[in-house]
Amino acid sequence: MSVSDSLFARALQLIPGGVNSPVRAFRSVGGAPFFVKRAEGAHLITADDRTLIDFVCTWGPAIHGHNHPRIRAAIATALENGTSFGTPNPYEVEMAELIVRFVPSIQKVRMCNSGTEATMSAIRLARGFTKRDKIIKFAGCYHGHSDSLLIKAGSGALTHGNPDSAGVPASFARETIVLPYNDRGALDAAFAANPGQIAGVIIEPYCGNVGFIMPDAGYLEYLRKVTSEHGTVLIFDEVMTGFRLAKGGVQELEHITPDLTTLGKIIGGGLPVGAFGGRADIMDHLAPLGPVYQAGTLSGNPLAMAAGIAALRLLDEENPYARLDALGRQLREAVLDAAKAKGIALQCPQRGAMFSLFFTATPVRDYATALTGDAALFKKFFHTCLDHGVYLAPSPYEAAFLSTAHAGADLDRACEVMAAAIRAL
Ligand code: KE4
Repeated sequence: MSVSDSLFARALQLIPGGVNSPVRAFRSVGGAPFFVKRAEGAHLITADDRTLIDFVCTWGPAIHGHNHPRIRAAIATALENGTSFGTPNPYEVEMAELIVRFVPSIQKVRMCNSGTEATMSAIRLARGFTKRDKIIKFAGCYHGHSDSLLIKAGSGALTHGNPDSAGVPASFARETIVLPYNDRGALDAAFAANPGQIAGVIIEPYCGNVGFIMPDAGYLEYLRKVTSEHGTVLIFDEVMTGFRLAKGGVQELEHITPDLTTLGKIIGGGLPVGAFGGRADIMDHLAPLGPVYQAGTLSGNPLAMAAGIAALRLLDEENPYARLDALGRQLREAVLDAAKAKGIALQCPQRGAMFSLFFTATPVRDYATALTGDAALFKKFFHTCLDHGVYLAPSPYEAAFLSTAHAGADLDRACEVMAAAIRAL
């Protein structure tokens, strides 16, 4: 029995499904998850000493690769002074100043401990600010696991066939309107049917939890126009895309100014962090200034802030986005060329350091078309890649991530392995 298998057997006794987050469980691709004991650069080193080229990047945070010396040193320095103070600390101020500088739509920001907390708090803030109850989300978008947002959710919820989680009261679900992504007519109809009742619209401006899907030209502008007309708070969930596709995220690429933005992943440098911020007139409704309560024992934790500050400073110094896009294009071309030669239908949407593969001839532009992807082909592709040392997310409904550490031999090797895996289908 491998070390991973024996660890998994023990984990299954004590942890539901043997994992602390469902998407890690390999349930949609089959087989058992491997355990990782170390990560370095573009590599994961498993408990059985296999070295894998990693395209999950701990689900987004590791844009500089794993275990970056600058991030490790920043944590070590902070650690000299203790792990948590429960009081304001200097790192929080520096983090806030970096976020506000990177993302101009954010005038004020509140730190929390996960993307889920960030989106849950942003929804509550939009409701408190507008004194309305209903929110709009989009099928396939995943915003973490708070009750109002686990409706037609993506990521692990979609992967495991429960996009509408049990345990969410019908009374909660009724306040969440779910629309198709990229559908202006559905948006107009929802606002017409709920005049003056919609507190907020939350969207992944580029979807990363139903595979990677980008908006039709003009869609985000239309969303901004309609939400402004109705006094509805527009929330860009950039937990995944923030600082990954540009220093200012998708809102920089698309020149859209949302009212609120949620963040996470990269700003923690691999430690638990979330954040939400935006217009000061909205943010000032938060306690202790205003009536919307939100809190967290470890919010602004000094170790997490130090790690995130180091990660953001590296982005400032290296500005790696053009390089990351070139790596993404190299990989996209390799898989599309292989699929064409094999005569297999494949979509490979890619922008910067994010991409995904849909085995379908149907252009993927929303939840419904994402589901036309051949999951059986993806499963075979996933395992062939893994057998040859390349690790993709164990689900067809996730985005893949590149880091600056992938450049060179690792990316060349990954292109060869993925192309060969397609030829073997
Ligand atoms: P967390 O609570 O997992 O930190 O963040 C929730 C979240 C919110 N918004 C977006 C756009 C997200 O992608 C996420 C979390 N992403 C998933 C990966 N698709 C996390 C992986 C997992 O659930 O284990």
